[in-house]
Amino acid sequence: MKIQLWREKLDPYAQAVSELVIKLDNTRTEYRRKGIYCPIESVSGRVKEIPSILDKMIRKNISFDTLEAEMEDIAGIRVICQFIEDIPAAVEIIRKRTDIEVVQVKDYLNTKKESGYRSFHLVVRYTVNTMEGPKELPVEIQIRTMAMDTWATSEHFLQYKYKGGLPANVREKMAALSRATDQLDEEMMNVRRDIMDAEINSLLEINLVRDIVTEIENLYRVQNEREAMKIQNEFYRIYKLHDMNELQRFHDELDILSEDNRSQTVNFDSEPRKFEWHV
Ligand code: 0O2
Repeated sequence: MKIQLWREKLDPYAQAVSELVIKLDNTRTEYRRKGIYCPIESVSGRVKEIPSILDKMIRKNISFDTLEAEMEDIAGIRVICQFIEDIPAAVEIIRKRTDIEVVQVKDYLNTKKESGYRSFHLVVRYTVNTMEGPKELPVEIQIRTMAMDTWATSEHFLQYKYKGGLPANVREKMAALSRATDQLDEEMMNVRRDIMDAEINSLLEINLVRDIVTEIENLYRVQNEREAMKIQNEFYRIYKLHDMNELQRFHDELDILSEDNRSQTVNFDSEPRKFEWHV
C-alpha cells in the first residue's frame, strides 16, 4: 500500500466548504440588505472527520483512491431554515446558482429515515481552483429546519456514543423526540406570517438606521461638527419614538439634505452653502 496523503486529499474539500459557506451567506446578506425575508436562516459547513470517513470506507468498501467518486459527503454544507415552507425556497436559491450543479436529491423530508432523521439533501458538483488547476468535487448540502437540526445533532452524538447502534430504549426516545420535532415544525408554520412580518420590519429598521448613521458621518466630514451634532441628536430623539414612519421621514429628509450638500460640493464655482437642519 502506498502512502495516503490525507491532508492533500482533504484540502480541496475544505476550500469548497469555505467558498460555499461564504457564497450562501452572502446571498442571505443580499436579501437582508434589500429588506427581503430570506428562507436561509444560517449556513455552516464542515469537512467530514477522518474517523467518520474511515468508518464509511469500511462500511461501504470504498478505497482511498476512489474517495472522490464514491463518497459524496466529505464536504458538507448545512443550510438552516426557520420553517419547513422555507426549505423548497432555499433549494431553489441553490438550484439557480450557475457555479453549483445539482446531481442528486435525497428527500428525507417527506420520507423520514427509520432513525427519525429528517432533512433535504442535495448532492452537488462544485469546482475549486487549486494550484494544480480546477478540481470538481461532490458536496452534500443538507437543508433542514432549526428543530430538525437540533434533533439530528443530538442523535449524531448518540450514534457516536453507541457505536454498534442505539439501544432500543434510546431509539424509542429519539423516535418520540422526532415526532415532537415534527409537531413543533407544524405549529411554527402557524406563526410564520407574523414572524416574517416582524423580521421584515426589523430589517427595515436596521437598514434605515445604517443609512442614517452613514449619512450623518458623511455630513460631519463635509460640514461643521455642530451641525452634524444637531442632526445626530435629532436622530436619537426620533429613534426613541420607535415609530418607523418617523424614522423613514427623517431618513428621507436627511437624504435630500445630503444630496443637496453633494451637489453644492461638486459645484466648484459657487460658494459652499452652509448646511442647516431645521427642527
Ligand atoms: P458526519 O459526521 O456528519 O459525516 P449513509 O451514510 O450510508 O447512512 P448516505 O447515503 O451515504 O447514507 O448519505 P446520507 O444519507 O445523505 O447521509 C449523509 C449524512 O447525513 C450523514 O453523515 C449525517 O450527517 C446525515 N444523516 C443521515 N442519516 C442520519 C441519521 O439517521 N441521523 C443523523 N443524526 N444524521 C444523519 P455521517 O457520516 O453520518 O456523519
